[in-house]
Amino acid sequence: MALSLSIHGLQVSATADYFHDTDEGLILRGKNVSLEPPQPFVRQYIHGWQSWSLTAWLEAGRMLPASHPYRLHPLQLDPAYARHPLPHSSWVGALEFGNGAVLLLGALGLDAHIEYSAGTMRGWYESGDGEWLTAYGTESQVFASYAAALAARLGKHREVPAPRIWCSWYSYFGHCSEMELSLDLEGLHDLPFDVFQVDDGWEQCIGDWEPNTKFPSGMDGFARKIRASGFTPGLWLAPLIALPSCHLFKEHADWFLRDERGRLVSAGHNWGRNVFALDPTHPAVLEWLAALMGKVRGWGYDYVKLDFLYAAALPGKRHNDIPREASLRQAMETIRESLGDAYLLACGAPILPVLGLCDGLRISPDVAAHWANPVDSETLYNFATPGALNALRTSLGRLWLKPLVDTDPDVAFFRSVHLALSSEQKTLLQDLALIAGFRGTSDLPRWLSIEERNSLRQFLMAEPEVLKMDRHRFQLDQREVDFSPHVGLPSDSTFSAGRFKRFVQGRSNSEWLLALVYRYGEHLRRRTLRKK
Ligand code: 9PG
Repeated sequence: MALSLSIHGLQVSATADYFHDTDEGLILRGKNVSLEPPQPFVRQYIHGWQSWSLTAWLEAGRMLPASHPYRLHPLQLDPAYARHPLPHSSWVGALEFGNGAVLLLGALGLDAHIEYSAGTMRGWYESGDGEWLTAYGTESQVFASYAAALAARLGKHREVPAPRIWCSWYSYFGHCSEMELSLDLEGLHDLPFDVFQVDDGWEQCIGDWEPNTKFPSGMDGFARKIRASGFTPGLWLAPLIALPSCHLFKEHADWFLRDERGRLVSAGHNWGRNVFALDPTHPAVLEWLAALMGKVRGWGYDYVKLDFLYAAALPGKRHNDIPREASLRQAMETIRESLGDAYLLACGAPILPVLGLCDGLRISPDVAAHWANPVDSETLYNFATPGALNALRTSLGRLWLKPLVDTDPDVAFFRSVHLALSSEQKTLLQDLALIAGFRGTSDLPRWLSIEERNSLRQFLMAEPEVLKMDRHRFQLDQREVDFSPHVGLPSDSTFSAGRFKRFVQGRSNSEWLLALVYRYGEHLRRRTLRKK
C-alpha cells in the first residue's frame, strides 16, 4: 500500500504492507517495499553479498557494467544478481543527499535485495516477506541504527579485542609446509601475535581435510608446536566446497548442490577447476560438518578460518527446500555449536547470514602484493579480485559492521621484498587495520629488516584512539588518515569498450587467454612505473 512517512523529519513516499514506529526506528513490513524521497540524491550505497564482493558509494544512478570473467561470478558476488539490470545492493541500501544526510533502507531478514531506479530505493525478499528498518540522519547514525537492529535479531560477537594474527597465505599461498612454518614460528616467537594460522596448503584436497605429506607431524603435532611457541594454533578450511577429485565428492556426490535439472551447481573456478558446493540441508552433511569441526578442535586448533562459505547459499534446488541464505545460517549454527568456544573467522561469507554466529568476518576481497591491476579494473570491470586497493575500498564501505563482528580487512604488509606496494600504500593498509581493529600479517620473519620488524611490533602493540571524521577520513591518535584520494572507482568513460576489450571480455572464461592479458597488463604497469 502507498504511504506517506515521516522518517526522522524527512517526508518520504513509501510502499509497504504496514509500518510501525519502534524504539529502533520506523520499521516496514512487506515482501516488496520502496522509499521515494522528495529531493534528488547525489550518491547511492552498493553493498556486496559476500566478503569479497564490491561495496562502495556510487554517484546517483550510476551502474557499473557486469564484471568478467563470468565463471567467477559464483565466487565473487551473488550470481543471481550479477547481471541485474539496475544498480543492486544486498540487504541494505542508502541514499546520500546534497546536504550529506543519508536515508537508509535495511533488511532485517536474510534473503533481501535492494535496487535503485528513478529516484526510488526498492527492496524485496526472495522468499516470503520480512521486516525493514528505515532511518534518516548522518551516515554514522543510520548505519549504527541498522547495526543495532541486526544485533537484536541475529546477535553479535563477544566484546573482547580481536586476536592479532600471523597467517601463512600472503607469503606461501598454497605452498606452506611444516618445515618452513616451523622456522617462521622460531622467527616470530618474540613478536606479540596471538594466533599463528596455517592457511590453504596443508590439506590433502579441498574436501578431504586431512594433512598432506608436507605436514609429517600431522595437524595435531603441528598444533602442539605452535602452542609450544606461545601462540594459539589457527587453521584454514573451506568446509562447504569440494573439488571433484576428492574422496568426499566421489563417495557422496548426492550431498552436493544441484540445479532444477539435476546438474551440479558451480561454486566458482579456483585451484584450476570448478569447485562444487555442499548442500547442508542434507542431514548427513550437517553431521559430517559437525564431525569435521570436532576433529579440528581435537587436533588443538582454537582459531578457525572458514572460507568459501557463500557456497551453501548459492541458488539451487536443495534437499530440503528452504531459502538459500537460511540454509547457510543453519550450517553455521551447527558449525558454531561444534566449535564450542573456538574463535571463528568467516571468510568468503554472505554478510547477514553469518552475523551472531562468527567472531570475525572478512569484509573485503584479498589484498595482494600489488596495489591494483588495470586489467581487472578497466578491462574486466572486476573490483573483487585480489589487490590492496580492492580490499581497502570494500573494507571502508563495511566498517559499520564493527559493533556486530570483528571486521577483518585482510593482512597488512611490513616487508619490502616480494612486494610491489609503495611505503604510502603499505601505511594505508596498516592504518586501515588499526581502524578496523583487526590486525594481521603474512610477512615471513626472515623477509623483514630490523626497522620493518620494529614497525610490525609497534603496529601489534598500538592502541590508537580512532575517530571517524567523515566517510573516508579518520583521526588515529593525533594523525589524520585520509583514504578519499585513493578509493574512488574509475570513471564511466573508462568502461567504454574498444575492440580489444570486447575481444578479451568475450573470451575471459578462457584461462590461458586471461593469463596472457594479465602478463601484458603487468608489462605495461612495469613500463609506466619505470617512466615515473
Ligand atoms: C586460500 C585463500 C585465502 C584467502 C581467502 C581465499 O578466485 N578468487 O576470486 C579467490 C578469491 C579469494 C580467495 C581465493 C580465490 O582467497 O580470502 O585469505 O585463505 O582463499 O585459498
